[in-house]
Parts: sequence; C-alpha cells; structure tokens
Amino acid sequence: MAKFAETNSLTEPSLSTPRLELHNESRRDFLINTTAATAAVAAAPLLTASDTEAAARKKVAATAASGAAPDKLETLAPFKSVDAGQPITTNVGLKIADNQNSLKAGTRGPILLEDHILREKITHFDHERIPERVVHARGAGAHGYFQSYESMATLTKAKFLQNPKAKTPVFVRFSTVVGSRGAADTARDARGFAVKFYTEEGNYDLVGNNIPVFFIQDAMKFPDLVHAVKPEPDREIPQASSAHDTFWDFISLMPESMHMIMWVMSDRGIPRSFRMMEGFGVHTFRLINAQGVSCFVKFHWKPMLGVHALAWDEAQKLAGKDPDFHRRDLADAIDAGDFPEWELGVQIITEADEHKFDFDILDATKLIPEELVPVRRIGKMTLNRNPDNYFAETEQVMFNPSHVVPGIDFSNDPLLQGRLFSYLDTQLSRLGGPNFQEIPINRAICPFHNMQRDGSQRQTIAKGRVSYEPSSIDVPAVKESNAAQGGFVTYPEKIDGAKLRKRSESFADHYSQAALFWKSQTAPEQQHIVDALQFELAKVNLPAVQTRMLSNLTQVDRELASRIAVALGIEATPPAQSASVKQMKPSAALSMIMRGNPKTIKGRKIAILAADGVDSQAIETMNAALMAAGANAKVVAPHLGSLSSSGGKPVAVDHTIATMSSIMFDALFIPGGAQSVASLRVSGDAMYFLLEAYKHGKAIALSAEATELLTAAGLNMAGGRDVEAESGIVVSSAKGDIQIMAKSFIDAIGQHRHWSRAYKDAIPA
Ligand code: HDE
Repeated sequence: MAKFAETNSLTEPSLSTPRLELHNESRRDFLINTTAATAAVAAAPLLTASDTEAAARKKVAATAASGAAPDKLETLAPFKSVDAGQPITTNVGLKIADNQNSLKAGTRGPILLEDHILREKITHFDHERIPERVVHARGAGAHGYFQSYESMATLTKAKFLQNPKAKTPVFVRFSTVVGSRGAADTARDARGFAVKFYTEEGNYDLVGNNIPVFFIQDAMKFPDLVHAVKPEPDREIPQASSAHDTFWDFISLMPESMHMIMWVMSDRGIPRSFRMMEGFGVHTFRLINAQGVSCFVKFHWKPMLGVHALAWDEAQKLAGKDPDFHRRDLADAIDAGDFPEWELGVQIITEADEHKFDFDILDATKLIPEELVPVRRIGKMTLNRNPDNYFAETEQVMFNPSHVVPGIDFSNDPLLQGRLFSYLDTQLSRLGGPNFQEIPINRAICPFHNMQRDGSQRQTIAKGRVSYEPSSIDVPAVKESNAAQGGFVTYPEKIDGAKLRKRSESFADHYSQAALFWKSQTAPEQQHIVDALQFELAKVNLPAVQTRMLSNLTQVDRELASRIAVALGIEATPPAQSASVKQMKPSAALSMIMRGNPKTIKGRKIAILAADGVDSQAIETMNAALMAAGANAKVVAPHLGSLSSSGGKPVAVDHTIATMSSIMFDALFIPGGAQSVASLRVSGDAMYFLLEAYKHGKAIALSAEATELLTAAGLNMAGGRDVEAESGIVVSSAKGDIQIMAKSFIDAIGQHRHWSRAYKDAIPA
C-alpha cells in the first residue's frame, strides 16, 4: 500500500525516497511541524536533521500559545493513503497486471507455488486480525480538541490546563465492556470513556467510564469479575450480557459490587448516545502545582446535550435492528456538524480533607456526592472529526492510565494501582510487541527519546553507536530533566506501613452509597432499576444465587428487594436492613431526570411518518422549526423516492418504514393529508411505529387530521382517558397551527421521555 500516496504518489521517487531516509529526529520534527504539515507534504521540503528537537518543541509551544491546535490529524497525514485510482501493486511496489486470476499450469490446471502475487495477497489477508481487547472490545472513536476555560496553575502545573487559548488535540474511544468486537452497541453495560490528550508534554490518557464507581475495590479481583461476566466458558454464551448465572453468582458473593450494580441496572447502563453520557475518571487522582502542593481530584465529563437513556425494550430491539446504533449515531452527528461536547469537571479535595468523609476516597466503589464537593467545570472537549480508518485509529489506539503529565499523579487506590500495570502489558499481546507507541494514532506530538531499542515492527531508525546511558562516546547520551525543566517527578507522599495483603477497614461499608443511589432516583427511574433486576435475576437458574442477591438488595432497600422477590416467585420475608447502612440525603446529581438536563433537542432524530397524499406544508413548517432547534427530521414512508402531497408539492422520502422503526428516533410527527393518514391507518408497520413511540414515552405530535390514528391504535380509548392531556403528546386542533404545535413538540422532545403515560405497559409493542 502506498505510504504517502494521498499527497505524493510512490511513482515519484524524488518525493518518496528521501522520506525513507529521514532519521529519527527529523522524522519526529516533521510530525510535529503540524501547522505546516500538509503544505510540507505537498511541497516536500523535507525537514532536515538540523531542525532540532528543541526547535520542534518550540513550534508546538508556539502553535499552542497562538491558540491554533497542534493538529494531531495533520501529524497523521504522512501515513495516510488513498488507493482509489492508483495502479495496483504488490506491497513492494510491483505493478500488477491481473488482479482476477491466479497463475496456473493451464487454464484448468493447479495453481503454481510460483504465484508470489497470490501468496502475498492471501498471506496478508490471513493475518488481518489482531486479538480484540480482553475487555472494552467494541468501541467507536473520534478526534477533537480540548480547551481549558482558565489557567489551572493554582492546582496543577499540567501545561495543557494553563492557557485558555491553547487547543489540545484529543482522540476519544467509547466502548462497551463485556461484548466482543462484533457485539451490539446497546447491551446493558458500563461504557468506556477513554480520552487521549496529545499534549506538548506527552500523551495524557484519562481512561474512564460513564459510571463513577467500579464493581470491585482491588485489582486482584478484576480477572475474576471479567471471567464471571464474559460468556460462560463451556458454551460461550451469552454474548454481551450480564444476565447469566456466573455473573450473578460472583456478584452475590461480592457485596462491594452493589453500588455499581445499582448504576448498571439503572438507565445509565443503556445510554441513548455516547454524546449523552457523563464520563468519570472513577479513581481519585492527584494534582500538583509548580510549588509542589498537591490536592486530590476526581475527574468528570459533563455532556452539553444532557444525560439521556434508551428504554430497555428499545435497547434489546436495537441490538437486532441496528447493532451499530451508538457507533452510527456518533459518526452521523460529527458528519452533520453536530459536534459532541463535554465540559471537564473536577472535584477538588485538599490533603487536609482526605479523611473527612465517611468513606475512603481511595475506594473506587465510592463517589463523592456533588452536594458535598461541587464539580468545578474547567474546560471543554469538542469532537469534530471522524477517523479515516477504523482499524488504524480506533482499533490500534491504546490507552493507559499510567500516561500522565507533570502536574497529574496517582493516588494509592488499589484498583488504579493494578491498572497502572495492566494497560501496558495487555498491548504486548494485542498489538504484537513493545513498539505500539510508534503506531501513528498512538504517537506523542512532542519528541520522545530514550535508549529503548528494537523489538517487533520497530519503525524508528535510531542513529549512532550509543544505546545506553551513561556513555563517554556521546556526552550526554540522553539528558534527564528536573521538575523545573518539565521532568515528571513523583509526588513524594510519605508512606509508612507494614507489608500485608489486607483490605483497609475504611473500605468496609458496601451498601450506604448503593442505598443513596436508589434513594436519589425518581419513581420511573426506580421502576426501571426494578425491571432490570427482575430481568437479569429471572435469567439466573440457581435459586441460591437469587436468594443471596435478595439479601444484598435488602441492604440497599427492603422495598426494592421485595419488588424483585415478587418476580422471582420467592416469598421469604426480607431481613431487616443493617443498622450500619448510613441514611444519606438524596443527591439530585445521581438522577438522570433530576440532575437538570438542558432542554436542548440539538442532534435529536425526529421521524415524520407519512404516505402519498401527505400535507407537504405541515412537513415544511415542522421541519423548519425542528431544524432551527438543531434537530434532524427524516421522512419515513412506505416507499423511497418522493411522496405526492395534498398541496401538490412532492415530498422527498429519507427511509422506508421497513428499514426504520420508532426505536431509531427520539420523537414522532404524523402530518395530515387525508390520503396519507388513510394509508398509515391500514399499515401494520405504521401503527406499530406509533404504538412503540407511545410505549417508550417519546414526544409525539399529530396534525388534527392524523389524530384518528390514535383512536385506531386504541390510544385514546383504554380507560376512557384523554390522550391529548397526557404529557408529551401534542395534537394540533386545526389544520393551520403547525407552527404553534411545533413549539410544544420541541418542548416535549426536550424533556426526552414522558414516563407518566399510565397505559404504556398495556401496549403490546
Ligand atoms: Fe480497564 N482495562 N481495567 N477499567 N478499561 C482495559 O486495556 C483493567 C477499569 C477502561 O478504549 C484493558 O487496552 C484492570 C476501571 C476503559 O482502549 C485492560 C482493571 C475503569 C478501557 C484493562 C480495570 C476502566 C479499558 C483492555 C482493574 C474506569 C478501554 C484493553 C484493576 C475508570 C480503553 C486495554 C480503550 C481497557 C484492565 C478497571 C476503564 C485489560 C486490570 C475502574 C475505558 O488493560
């Protein structure tokens, strides 16, 4: 494959040859010269060895100071290749005359061993796969940048948090934890939220989740947890699901997992979109300023679109109808210019306050309630470009919590400490050796030098005789940097303790925060937790495990446990909650409904269900209003092409009803037009669309002429209720007031879901 073919073809030896001769430093300098990278490739004035590392560092700093991002994408440019229209060649550039037929002894004879072209093609193909990640195998990535709101110098010397003008390039990978690489996006699971900041001081990776706590307290239990939740080893089922015996067996024996269980069983486990999830660093980290003063910190990502979820019924159906739902949503939003944004938040705890909480801040099964320590928003991340190549970028990117920069350091959280080992280690088998940091997506944008050498697939051509330090041949062989020169100096925390394998007493309370989470949810959110636990535990075939889970749940909340017991057909009276469970004040920040989401409908997908004879004016008016509010409306109809309209103006169709269902949209509008309404009325798919949207609590708007569909669907008859009065259903009373209806509709979509619909459970959708 042509290496630099995007901008200069391999057939131009004058450009390609010298590039291969770039030595170590000049190549890195070339990569760093980001603002000029594209021009440099086009004009090929190759940077020379005299362009020193210091100069390169200056360039990055100057670019950052000017506010222009040292664009990681441009540093990737020299590695990009476009095959389209190029002569097909072997891997070493031999032009191929026939890409259709192998070399045979006669047209009907056997293939000859001599066929080096066939052998090369098939050999490469045979080795196209690399091992998937042992966890977080399924993911989606995007490029973007981070910009801080103000200088954070009082708290940290991390350079990317100093200058509000500087844009730091980032690459983000979202993931599910349990499913394999081809699993469905919408499984109930925690989501990975891994951010790589390409800073001028090296890569900083904030490798977090969309849930602020974790299942276990000590890294020693991680392989057990993962073995329990992954498909059971005898038959390798179920895929991407925790609803099976081994998971709940393990969990029932690990009460420390109860807090995270509450989160995963809540709607946080089935996000509407990666764009609508919070992110959390989970562990407590340290910040250190230039004076060497340290404080503790918890990191948060707060999505500008609010935090929203799917309904469990939707999540399950999407797993079949669109298993790429989240991946598609992210890529489509970025393509459409709806760039997802998150604010970076910090909770700061001074050294003096470390022991002032009634839990241990080193315990990853605990969060610090935002009411106790508010989240200060310190900057914003914007994702604005899709990767060009899934494998090269999203699959080959590696994250590592050990990747920190001066000003950020680790705490003694025993889960974090284990992670500091695991992430480097796992890449050795996943990416095939120790040189994964040279893969373009993983390369730092600042220079990197050390005496590490060789290994499988080494790219860097290190010049000179000396690969050790100290040396009297090159003096100095390499230079160390002290703290003032930007060297990473570990925070000199005083440690004095006996060597022992023991859990701290301060980690002993497993239920109080699980109870806090439960108590902080609204009634519909609690109902969803109950539904999820009923679903998961009813799939468990071991009564002893179900009973153990009920006793654990009793410690969270007795009523919760009894509601689960009913579904499991277990009649035992739940034991009393232990007196050691602390009764904490509910925290609004823990509820997706109470946390105060912005009412925006930006980036939401609205279905307009229509057929021939539709009222095109209604569609135009509604579409304009939705677009003005930042949403995307799509016409879904029985056929592609265009619809005839009552006003005579044809309406372009985006999707057929056969390929899209209501679960792929956030809201539904059904315009009038007598003929269109009559066709929808006799279409099972159309009526199902309406019923499902109703069941899932979505905003629904109907033109006056279309309201008969509600009656036909049985939606305003059951119980004699008045459907128009129910929340989230907007009906225009006369033909002309679409504009007014659009306002109410947009407001209803902004509330995301309307769970108060009393009869939704009666809908057989
Ligand atoms: Fe991970 N985790 N993890 N993890 N994790 C991995 O590293 C591990 C934990 C998280 O998009 C692996 O490169 C251990 C907590 C994310 O590439 C592996 C422990 C949190 C990703 C690994 C934990 C995470 C991973 C697999 C307990 C939230 C995906 C592939 C001690 C703060 C990153 C890889 C990506 C991936 C180990 C616990 C988040 C095996 C040993 C807690 C987002 O190294």
